[in-house]
Amino acid sequence: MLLQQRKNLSVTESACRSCGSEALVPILDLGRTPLADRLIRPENAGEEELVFPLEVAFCADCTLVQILETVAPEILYADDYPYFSSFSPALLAHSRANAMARADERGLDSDSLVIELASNDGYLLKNYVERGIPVLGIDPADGPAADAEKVGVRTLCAFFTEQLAQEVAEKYGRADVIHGNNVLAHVKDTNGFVRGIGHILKDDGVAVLEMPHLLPLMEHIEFDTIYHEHHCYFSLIALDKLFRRHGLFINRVEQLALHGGSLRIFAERTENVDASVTELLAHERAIGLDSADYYREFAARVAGLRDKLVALVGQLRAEGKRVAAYGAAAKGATMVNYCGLDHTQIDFVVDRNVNKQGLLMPGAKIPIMAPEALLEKRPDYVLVLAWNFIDEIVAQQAGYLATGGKFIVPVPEPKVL
Ligand code: DWN
Repeated sequence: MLLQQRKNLSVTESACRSCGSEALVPILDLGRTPLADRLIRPENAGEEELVFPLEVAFCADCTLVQILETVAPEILYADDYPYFSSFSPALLAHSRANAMARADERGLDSDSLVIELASNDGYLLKNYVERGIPVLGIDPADGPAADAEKVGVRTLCAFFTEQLAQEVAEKYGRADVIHGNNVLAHVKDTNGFVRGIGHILKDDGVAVLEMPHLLPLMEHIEFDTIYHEHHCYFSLIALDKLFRRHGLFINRVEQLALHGGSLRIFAERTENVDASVTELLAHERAIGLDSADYYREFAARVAGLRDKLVALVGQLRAEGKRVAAYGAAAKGATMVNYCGLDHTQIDFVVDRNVNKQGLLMPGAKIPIMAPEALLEKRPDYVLVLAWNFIDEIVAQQAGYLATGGKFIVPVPEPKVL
């Protein structure tokens, strides 16, 4: 039955998600893995988990890097989808600055409309609400959507599709500003999503989208950011081709440190490309992001990182040291499962997200506890799976570090801080 279920719950793509080409060059195979955000209730720990292939390919025609398996969104974003943006003060500050800058740049007021795709718990749109600027959030996860309504963010609990875009434009009007942070990589219909943005964007509007950037992923071996929720891994080259295909022009780009290195692109209906775009495109081409040769060594580099981390944890445990982890992040699931580090080597993982506490990480079945457990249980080492928030976590856990505890950061190579 489970095998049959599995067959109906995912599709292996043979054509590029952006351009439709079948010139897909495999570059990394992370094996059959559980869904990174599908946490396990302890009472279900003995049950077989759904696992799906996690293989990455490069499109030789449009250069998009992408995974080949598409898991049904209803499975990826089940009712108990645990990701809430507001558990990171750094992300909240980053998002507030983004909203305020757009409101000021565009002179937004009570006659404006700001729409966010994947608006989660209202973490970003609430900043516009405070300034009396009308907003509309769109998010398929009912938990975060319910939290958004509590902070005054009107939210449609639905997947954003081209069809929904047309309905939104008719019912709510078109937007002056569209936000979409860490969502473009998540959608099944990449082209339909971008066309949908076109349907809800005013003629003089701007779509401001953030997504992890392929370049730092490759340079810092951030392979753990690869999981089934993320169908695509974007270079600006691939993004530019995707948006131009649908009459939208990336006129400006900002490079952000967030999530291990992200892009913030500004897409508009009229072409007016500035130096930030032409320079980054030239840089990506100079490095070779648009050539299959650039990716040939990546799998070996990932395996090398894994071998070093496994050896380090093994050596510490052989010395009688206790090892825990910080951040039951989706990326953390890829990291521990690809490295084969399960609850027999990692005693527990702490996470501030109360919706995750008391559950087990997928695959590795590492128990998730509140951060206070670090001072209560005093592990000798803590593997920081949410390494993208390392500064915030180090500051927050000064007490634990003061006891002599040590952090291990896994990328770009395993290092004890
Ligand atoms: O695309 C996505 C990225 C942007 O965010 C989503 N698919 C889901 C999510 O991926 P992730 O879970 O790898 O992202 P985070 O936000 O890096 O996960 C951080 C984890 O660490 C969260 O579970 C929250 C937790 N955390 C914590 O316990 N203490 C985070 C901070 C900042 C902290 O201080």
